[in-house]
Amino acid sequence: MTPDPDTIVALATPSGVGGIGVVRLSGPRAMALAEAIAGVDIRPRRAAHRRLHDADGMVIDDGVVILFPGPHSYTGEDVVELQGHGSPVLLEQLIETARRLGARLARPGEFTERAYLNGRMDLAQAEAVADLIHARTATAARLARNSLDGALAREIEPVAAELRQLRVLIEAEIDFGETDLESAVAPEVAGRAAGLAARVEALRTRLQPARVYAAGMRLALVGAPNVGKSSLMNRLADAEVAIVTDRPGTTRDLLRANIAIDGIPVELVDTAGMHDSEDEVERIGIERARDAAAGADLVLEIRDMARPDARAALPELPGIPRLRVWNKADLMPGTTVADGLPVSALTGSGLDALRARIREQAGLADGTGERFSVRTRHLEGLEGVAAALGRIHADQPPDLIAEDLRLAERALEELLGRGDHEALLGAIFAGFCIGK
Ligand SMILES: Nc1nc2c(ncn2[C@@H]2O[C@H](COP(=O)(O)OP(=O)(O)OP(=O)(O)O)[C@@H](O)[C@H]2O)c(=O)[nH]1
Ligand SMILES: [Mg+2]
Repeated sequence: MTPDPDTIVALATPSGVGGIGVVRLSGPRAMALAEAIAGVDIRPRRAAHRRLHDADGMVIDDGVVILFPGPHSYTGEDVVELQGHGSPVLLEQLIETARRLGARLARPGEFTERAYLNGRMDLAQAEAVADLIHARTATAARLARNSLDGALAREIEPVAAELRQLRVLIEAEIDFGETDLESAVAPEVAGRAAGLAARVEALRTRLQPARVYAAGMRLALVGAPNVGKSSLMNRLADAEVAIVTDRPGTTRDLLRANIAIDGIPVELVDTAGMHDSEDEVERIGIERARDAAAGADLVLEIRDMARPDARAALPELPGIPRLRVWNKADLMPGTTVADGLPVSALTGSGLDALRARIREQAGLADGTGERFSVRTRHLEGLEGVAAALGRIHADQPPDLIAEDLRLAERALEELLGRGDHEALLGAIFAGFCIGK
C-alpha cells in the first residue's frame, strides 16, 4: 500500500496585488482544513461566502470557498479553493494557516502531477496544461487546448493497436510454435512492422512543425553598421524598441523584442553592427552579436541595397539557417536582388514576404501540422518507435522480432506516460509553476 499523500497548498493565482487571489489545497486533509478555516456545512461544488480564519480562530479575510470532493476534481483528490481578496499579505496568511494545520507547500506542477498520477489525464495532456499556461500567442493556446483534449493520444492509438496485434502474432508463435522451425509469421509481421514504421515516421514529420508554436523561434538580426537592423526590428515589432540614428555604431548591446508572426512566438534580437573596431565597448557588443547569431534559430543577415559592399564578417554557423535581407529598397527603386529579399524598414515594403519566409523557415509553409501542441519529447518518442520497428526483418528469429516490438511499445507508452518513468516525470513537472 502506498502511504497517504500529503495535503498540499499553494497560491493558484499570480503573486502580487489583484482583485482576488486563489489559494488551492489538495489531498486527504483538504476538507478538514477547509472546515477549520471556513467553517462547517459547505455544500460541495457551490460557492460559499464565508469568513476565513487562521489557526487560532482569528478572522483573516472573508471570501468564497469551493469544495471539489475527489475523485471528480482536478487532481482526483479532495480539492479546496479559497478565494480571498487579492492581497499578498492576506493570501500569505491563508497559506501559512493551511501549513500550520498540516498542509505543506506544493512543488511546481504538483497539482497537475497528481492529476496525472490519479489517471485524470495522460502525460501529454499534463504537458498541454503547462503549454496552455505558457502560451505566448493565441494559436499556441489553441493548439495546447486541443492537446488537453487528448489529441496526441487519439493520434497514436491506432499505432498502439497495430503494435499490440503484431506482438500477439509473434508471441503466440513463440509460446506455442515449433521453435526450431522457421517462423511462419515473421514475413507478415516484418512487412506490417515496416508499414507501421513508415506511418509513425510520417506522423512525426507531420507533427514536427507545430513544435514551434510552443517553443517559439529566435531570430538574430546581424549585419554591418548602419544597414538598418534596428529600424527593421522596430518595424517588425511595431514599436520603438531600439534607438535608430544615422550614425554607424548606434546599437552596442543586444536588444530583444517579442512578437508574433502568424501565431508563432518570435523573439527578435537586434545586435551591434559588425566591423573591425578598436573601441572596447563596441568590440564586446560585436562579440555578443556573434553569440546571438550562434544561438538563433534563424539568422537574418541584413544588407543595405544602396551599399552592397557593406557586409559583416559573420562566421559560418553550421546548422543555423540564414536569410539575406536587402534593406533600404526604397532608395533603389527598380533594382532587383538575385539572392535574398528586398525590404524597406522605412516604408514597410517587402515585410509580408519576409514574414512568409520566416514562417516557411519554421516549416509551416503550407499550414500543416497545426492541430495540437507538440514537444520535442513527443517527436523523439515517435522517432524511437520508428527506429525499433525499422530494425525488424523477416529472417530474424521470432524472439528478436518480439523484443523490438516490445521496445517500440515501450517508447509509445512513455510518450503518454503510461508505465513507470519517474525520472521523466520529475523533469516534466519541474517545468511547471507552483500552484498548477
Ligand atoms: N531610406 C531608408 N533608410 C533607412 C531604412 N532603414 C534604416 N534606415 C536609416 O538608416 C540609418 C541606420 O539605421 P539603424 O536602424 O540605426 O541601422 P543599424 O543597422 O541598426 O545600425 P547600427 O546599430 O549602428 O549597427 C538610419 O538613419 C535609418 O533611418 C530604410 O529602409 N530606408
Ligand atoms: Mg542598430
